[in-house]
Amino acid sequence: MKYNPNEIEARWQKYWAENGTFHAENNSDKPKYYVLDMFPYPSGAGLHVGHPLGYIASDIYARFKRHQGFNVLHPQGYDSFGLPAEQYAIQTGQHPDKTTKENIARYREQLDKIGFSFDWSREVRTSSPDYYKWTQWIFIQLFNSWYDKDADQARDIKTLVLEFEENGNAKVNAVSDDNIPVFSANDWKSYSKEEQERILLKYRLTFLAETEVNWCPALGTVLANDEIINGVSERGGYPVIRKKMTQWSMRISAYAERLLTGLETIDWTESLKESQRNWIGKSVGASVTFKVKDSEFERNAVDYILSGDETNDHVIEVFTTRPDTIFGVTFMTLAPEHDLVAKITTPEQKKAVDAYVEATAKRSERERMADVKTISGVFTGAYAEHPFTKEAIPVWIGDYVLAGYGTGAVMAVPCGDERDYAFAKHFNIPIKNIFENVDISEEAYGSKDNVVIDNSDFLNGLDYKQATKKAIEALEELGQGKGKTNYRLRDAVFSRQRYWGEPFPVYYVNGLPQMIETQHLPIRLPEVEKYLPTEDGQPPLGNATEWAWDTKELRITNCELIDNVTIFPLELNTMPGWAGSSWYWLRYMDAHNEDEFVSDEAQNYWQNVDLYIGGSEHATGHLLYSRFWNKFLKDRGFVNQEEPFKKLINQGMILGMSALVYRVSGTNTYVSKNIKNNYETEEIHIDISLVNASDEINTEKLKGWQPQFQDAEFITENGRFFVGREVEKMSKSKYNVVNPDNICEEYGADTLRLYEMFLGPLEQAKPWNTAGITGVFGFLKKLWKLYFDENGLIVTSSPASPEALKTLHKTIKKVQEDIENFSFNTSVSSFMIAVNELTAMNCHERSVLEPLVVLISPYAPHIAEELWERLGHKESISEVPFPRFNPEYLVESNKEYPVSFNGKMRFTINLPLNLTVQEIEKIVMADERTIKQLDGKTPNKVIIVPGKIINLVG
Ligand code: ANZ
Repeated sequence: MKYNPNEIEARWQKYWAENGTFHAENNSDKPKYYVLDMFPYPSGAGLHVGHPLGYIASDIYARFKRHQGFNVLHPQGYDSFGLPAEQYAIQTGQHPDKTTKENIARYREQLDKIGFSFDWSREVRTSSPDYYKWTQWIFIQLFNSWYDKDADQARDIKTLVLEFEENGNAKVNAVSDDNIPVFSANDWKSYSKEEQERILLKYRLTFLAETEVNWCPALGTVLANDEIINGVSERGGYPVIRKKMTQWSMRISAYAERLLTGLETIDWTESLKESQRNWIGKSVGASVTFKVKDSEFERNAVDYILSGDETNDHVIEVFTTRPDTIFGVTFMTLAPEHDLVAKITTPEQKKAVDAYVEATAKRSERERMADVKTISGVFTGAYAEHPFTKEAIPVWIGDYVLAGYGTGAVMAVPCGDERDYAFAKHFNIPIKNIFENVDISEEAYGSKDNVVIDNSDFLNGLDYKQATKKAIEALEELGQGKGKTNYRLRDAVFSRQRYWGEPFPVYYVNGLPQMIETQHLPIRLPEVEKYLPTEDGQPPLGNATEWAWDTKELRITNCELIDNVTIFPLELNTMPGWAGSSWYWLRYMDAHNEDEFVSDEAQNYWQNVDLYIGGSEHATGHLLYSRFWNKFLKDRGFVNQEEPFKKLINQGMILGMSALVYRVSGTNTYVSKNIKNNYETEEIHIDISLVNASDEINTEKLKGWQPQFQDAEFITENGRFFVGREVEKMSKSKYNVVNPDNICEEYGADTLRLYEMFLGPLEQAKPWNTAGITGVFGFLKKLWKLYFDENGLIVTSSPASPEALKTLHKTIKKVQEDIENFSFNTSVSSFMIAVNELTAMNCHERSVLEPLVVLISPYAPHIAEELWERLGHKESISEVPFPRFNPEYLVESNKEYPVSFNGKMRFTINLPLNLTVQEIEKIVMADERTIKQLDGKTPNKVIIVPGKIINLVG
């Protein structure tokens, strides 16, 4: 009987689907285990062999856990809102819902072919109204919450209103917008409802704010920092500029400290934790205020007068990590976007300042951060006053200061900070050295932490720590500073000017946002004629005709009916890509619950994700947002775990082996690889399917592949034409994509699964090289042959040999350890060794071959099910207990004794280890070889050390 993977695999995939083999129970006496994959965005290109890598690894683990007696939840779904579907819709006019569904169908078909043990009954799609109903619901909960720093948790906004009614806001310790005036209970009560709402908005965990955003004109939308790479959009590579817009924002900054400390409680790699720590960027220091000096600008600054701003006591607040260096301050730098810039700039400097501000707006924040070489800035003409010396300090603007970090202003200390130093040098600003023994010449610049020494300075002679403490105390006394901890983590912009995303459950009354009551959710995405922004620059939802909220009828109605009395406009933005993925693991626990996003019962049972596998590109985006929402939901009592993902593994990327041909520059002639250096050439990617195992192509086939090659000429190497190979990211545009379907068809999914694991350690990047796949396929055929010959099953019930049992048990031990350590590649080698050994031993005994099937089943589940059934079992193999390792089988039962005569080894004899000295002696003396050696003599002494030596002395 031959091994026929296609037949076997189709049969078992059908069996699993029909029998719901992998449906997880929410009510189970078994212990739970939750294995999660990062769900895919269903793109039009389908899956390539890189995508399933992580899914195969998690599937092996999930199956292993089932064999170990766990009730395993291993769900899958789709992150199906997103930009590509929308752009496709813009190009082709097809509704993104339609193309998304088509893509999902294709993904599902591909995934099914690989034999994953997913519980598809729990599938979620972020773009489905049953799902986004709950994304909207969570948004409303965030809107209805504030962060109480004293309790260190989010609380119902009603508790804040109560506090305002009783005591005003003086005692409230909240994470909120800055600059909220202090008000009493009476003040609060005297405010109009609108004023009250405006104040509350400054405290809510999701709030509307005018923010500096990354605006991408080509995409017509705002992008998050992690959607921008090197100053251009991640998708499409379009330029990004900074712009002020009113946007929904998420107060993730409230959770900065908990996001940091929580890392200590979870089992993630150090490098991943480090990326999160850097992103959160905690800095301990002080905030210091500098008064802006009275000068001409007050009378002259046009913008300042026009603004109607009557006060002239402007202050510049800075955040510094080095308050100890305050006596080294020789200038201040504001971010060009800083609010004060317009107010303090003198008329003489206005032109230069305006031009600089405009130029900066064109540079993205990332670009500004990355560029440490270009020094640029402009003097505002204004001066600030040093808090201690009262000296006048010139105020500059410079783009090395970022508007969104700290206060957007720095006290510049050229002797302590490299950027300040470079700036001072460039603009010839004085540099004051306050450190003892520190050389601040250009060449030697760099040493900073030293004892402070300056004649006028009460910090003289103190070390860094003491000086910091003392400086803060002195500033506090003056009322011009206090200790402060700053986080780089910003509140996250949550509005997108896109069509294909979750609509906000929000309408506007007099410009103030109102939540639609949760019982009316979902607020469904309206139909639009065009997916582009409207002519007057509104987001695509501005094209919808049915997009107003009727507060009487409590339903969506026609925009023409908007009267701002009972019918109001709805929000035109949609939520960002990360909304739906920030809580999906919770929905899988209870995917069909129509009354709650997840029931307490399901939550109590499943708790959180035990193992999460996915790509490292989500290190700071998705994984921070998810942790934030989870913590928030915990604070509000909706879930019971502080951290969503206990253990996390990033799979490495599978790289493609691109094929390159070399075109002689300026011609349509191509030259074979090994002689290309004789010409000036450029590289062109061609489809890897045109290339054979020796990196050779048939030029006629290439001519037929794309029109540009039709009339091409080829310079060959003796009639042969070779291409270059390069390891690169797999992508359609590089024609280096390998489709898993083809491999499943040719060799079967079990081979694909084993092969993907065999490629190398899970977490490493590795090139796909189809060459080794036949070896893995050969291994499965060999495995099959242990069970069958041409006539059928050859498995016997005779007792197995100790050697066969030894092979089995060493493999059990190794594979179990490997799975527990996520070292799947080494397991595959162990299987190969085991099958080779058993084949050599001619082993066909059930007591070895049956456990072997279970052992292999997580990796190659189809062949395992088939063999299991053919061995006479009626139930699926998936829950059969994992074989137990028995160390006794590894203990040697026999010993190959060296037999010596007068110290010289003459021969060896194989004897059981459990014999007594007398028994050994008897056997040795009776052995023909001994008789021959003794040649009739009797030895004086027979020395026997059991398990070691036999020596006859004579
Ligand atoms: C004076 C000083 C002296 C500073 C010195 C450093 C060294 P981290 O660790 O990243 O938090 N800074 C503050 N706000 C900034 C902004 N918006 N853009 C650019 N730089 C800013 O760094 C905080 C330090 O970075 C602050 O401490 C400030 O410079 C600068 F010897 O103040 B320091």
